[in-house]
Amino acid sequence: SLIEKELLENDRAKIWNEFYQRMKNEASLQTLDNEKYNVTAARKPENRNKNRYRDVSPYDHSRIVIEKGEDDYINASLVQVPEANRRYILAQGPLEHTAGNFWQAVWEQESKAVIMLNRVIEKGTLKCHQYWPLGVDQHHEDEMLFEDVELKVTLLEEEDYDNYTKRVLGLEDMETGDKREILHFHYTTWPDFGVPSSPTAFLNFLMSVRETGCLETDYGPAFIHCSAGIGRSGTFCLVDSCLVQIERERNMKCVDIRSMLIGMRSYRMGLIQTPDQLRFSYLAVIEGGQRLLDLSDANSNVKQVLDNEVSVNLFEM
Ligand code: PTR
Ligand code: PTR
Ligand code: PTR
Repeated sequence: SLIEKELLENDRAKIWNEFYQRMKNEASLQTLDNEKYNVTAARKPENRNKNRYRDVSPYDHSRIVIEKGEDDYINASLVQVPEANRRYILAQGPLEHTAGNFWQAVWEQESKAVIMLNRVIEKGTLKCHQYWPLGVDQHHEDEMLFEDVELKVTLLEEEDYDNYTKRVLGLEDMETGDKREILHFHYTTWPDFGVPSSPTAFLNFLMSVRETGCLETDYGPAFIHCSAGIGRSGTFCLVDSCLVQIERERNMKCVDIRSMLIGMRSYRMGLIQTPDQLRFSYLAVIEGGQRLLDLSDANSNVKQVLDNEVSVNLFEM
């Protein structure tokens, strides 16, 4: 297939850096000097301190607008992938003073799940507010109140797996008493500007998210976040959407990872932050596609790359 061929060729010619740069250039041709891609809401004086990073802003055309109250801003974007019939909300990791708005948006958008791909502290730095209750087992409270939006979040269940933790959180509108259960999927071993330890580790996580149905159109779009909500979150959505296409068409020929990513970049800037994250997406789509199609007799060249992938260091290539 095209993607297996691209992976092998880029590895052989050691051109992932150029390949990634070309993708970025092509994506920026669609957004540069085009007022559709303004970020005026993010730049408003009253919203500036609601952005974790100065250089990562939601485009106006796809930003999530909060309905309740005066403050309608959150650093989150609706990313639509019509080819895969998927919609995701990609968000920055909440700040202490935006965590209420984050939960309010989860409520209004009728999301079933929050998928978190970063740790609260990475490399000794705070990368995201602790916006859900850790619970009494961790010597914390089981509940967290967000007075500004009148929402209460309760830890109901928690299960640990190799690379992630799965939680069930209660979300309650304290004004009306309405309650919902929200799934919290927390991948805990993916460094920022890095890749997961293996495609298999990541795919196990993705399949556990998918089997709950939270990415399907029966619910509002799931919230996907990391620290900036672009690098790791972009990788997650790209791989998921490609695998939807493979499942539907029952073959790997139907996917064009690069052009799907360029399309997704018109909804949120900066999706996929390194050449290695892009290469990892190829590995995960190929391995995931083989799993879904049950192709155990896969092309042996590609199989070798998949088996060896952990030992490849792009920066020495
Ligand atoms: N099982 C852990 C927990 O529920 O606390 C999962 C976890 C891992 C939670 C990392 C928070 C984490 O963030 P950090 O350790 O970076 O604060
Ligand atoms: N300006 C920040 C930086 O370069 O550190 C923005 C940033 C931070 C961008 C983290 C991406 C980041 O990774 P992720 O989107 O995976 O959290
Ligand atoms: N961490 C990035 C930086 O500070 O350079 C933040 C960033 C955001 C970089 C978007 C690039 C972005 O767009 P692109 O990936 O298209 O260059």
